Amino acid sequence: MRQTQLFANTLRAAPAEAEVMSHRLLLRAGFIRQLAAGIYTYLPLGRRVLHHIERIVREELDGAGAQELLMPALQPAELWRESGRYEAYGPELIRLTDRHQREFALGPTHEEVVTMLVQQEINSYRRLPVTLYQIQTKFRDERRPRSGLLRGREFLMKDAYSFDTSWEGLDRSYRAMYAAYQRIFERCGLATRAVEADAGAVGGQGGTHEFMALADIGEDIIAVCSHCGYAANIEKATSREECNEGMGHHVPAYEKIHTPGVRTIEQLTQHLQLEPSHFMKTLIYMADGNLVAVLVRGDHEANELKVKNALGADTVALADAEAITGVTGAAVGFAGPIGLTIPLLVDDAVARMACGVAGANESEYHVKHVVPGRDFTIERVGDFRNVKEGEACTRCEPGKLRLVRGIEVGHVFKLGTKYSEVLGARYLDANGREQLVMMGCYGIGVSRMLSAIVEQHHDDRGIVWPTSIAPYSVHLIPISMKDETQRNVAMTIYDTLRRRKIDVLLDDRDERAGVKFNDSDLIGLPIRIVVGKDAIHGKVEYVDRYTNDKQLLAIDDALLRVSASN
Ligand code: 9G3
Repeated sequence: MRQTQLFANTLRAAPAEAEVMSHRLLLRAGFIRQLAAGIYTYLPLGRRVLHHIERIVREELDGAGAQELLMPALQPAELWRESGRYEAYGPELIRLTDRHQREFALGPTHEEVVTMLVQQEINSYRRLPVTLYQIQTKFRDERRPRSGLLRGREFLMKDAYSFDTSWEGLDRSYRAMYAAYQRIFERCGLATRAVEADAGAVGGQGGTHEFMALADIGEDIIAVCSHCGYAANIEKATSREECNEGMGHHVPAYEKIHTPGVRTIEQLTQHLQLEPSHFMKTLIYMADGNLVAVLVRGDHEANELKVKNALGADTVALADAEAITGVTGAAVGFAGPIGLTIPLLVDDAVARMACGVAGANESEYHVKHVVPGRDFTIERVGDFRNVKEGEACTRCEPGKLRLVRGIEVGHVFKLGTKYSEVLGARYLDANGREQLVMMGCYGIGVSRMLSAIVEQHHDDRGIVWPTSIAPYSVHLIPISMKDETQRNVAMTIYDTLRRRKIDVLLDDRDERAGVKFNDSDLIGLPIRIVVGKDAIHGKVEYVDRYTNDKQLLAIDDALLRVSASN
């Protein structure tokens, strides 16, 4: 490809709203352009990378025995009503009506569509198991699209669905997809970690894992054990709390203390000169319209998802100031467990405290010497908090938990019969009895991978594409196309590489060398061949973009090096 013809230019600077590096670099290097918030055009360079990622996904999915199909983005609302999800997803589900006023949704995922397809096509156990997949555009009206392709409103997903006749069968399909995911991410140069995750609204009766691309700008926090293989999304991660102070037997009766204007744990520690771990934080939540109090230790954070799962609630959120004052009789910041009339969820670590300081449910007052179980009843004890860095691993003896950030690039679920039940996907088993198909579903954010790879593969000069997915393998740069020798040598190399089916981008622009090198660093092709003044002696400069190692080589040796690295 000649760069004078390549559509889209590099930009000197990225727009201010582009914050994360991958967003800035993909814009500046000419890989994507924004059409609207969360909606992007993949320019030729970007489309070529997507093509390579898709190729690798197809090779691994086909290799795992899955079959590719392509389902519509336009999905009849009736399907979503039948599965009970039409209302559940609120404004994130993009709805529209056709010219006959019939209602449709733009597909955010395809459980309903694929289950109906299988329900119509398969009625015998002989036709199972089957795993179907597609690489297709999804629509989700994110409230706040951001970080370029990392959180878009129209994006490319590989979504796969497995159909089996038993839990064992589902387990086999799940493991096959899990292993295929590991190979896909490895081949694309993406360092990922599979973590135990929460099944969320998708539900399903089995396990679920997320594949996290390790990156500091990742929205997800994962806990990883330093010793064994335990890794879990913080939403779900547990730890082994060591300290256990036991019941406080000789603790004097609790007493109020005047704490004017002291509302936060930080202010309390200052005021009372006590460690945060001596306090009990009382958080008031609204869960499906009912008020609930959650007690966690002062040095811990409440975990909303664990509270939600414990209550089996659909929505859980911190109550507003008015509700808090209404139920505690005090201003915000003085809530406590004593005298509360709403259900109390007590975190394990609080239940084990000998005594502590809590809000007095009276403005400007706290209470000290509060003993859980003595001064307030403990109806529900459980794990309602986030694990912390350095806590002991629950799965092994010596391990400590580290917290790292990640970008979710894959998610695999064991659905069981959740969709086959509501949509009636049944088959006749060997005894002629009707059974529900056992389903799994498996997603990879293909366009999100593009950004995640750039997050993991860039330096201060630009992108550094892994060879397997680079838009071109070689950046061939004559210093001057006006110089006949350089032009002839460059065209000889160009023609040879193309004859050898090696993707090469020829920078034939009439630009200064500095501009060419800066653009080449930005675009980030793995190999650069510079044709300069040494061309007269039949030598060219071979540059490795990753190591920035430069070597003056005879033309044939340079060509050999290129072939060897592809
Ligand atoms: C919706 C909307 C957004 C959604 C969903 C439905 C996420 C929804 C979860 C999944 C589960 C798996 C198959 C591939 C792997 C992930 N966001 N999910 O179901 F209507 Cl608006 O998509 N689907």
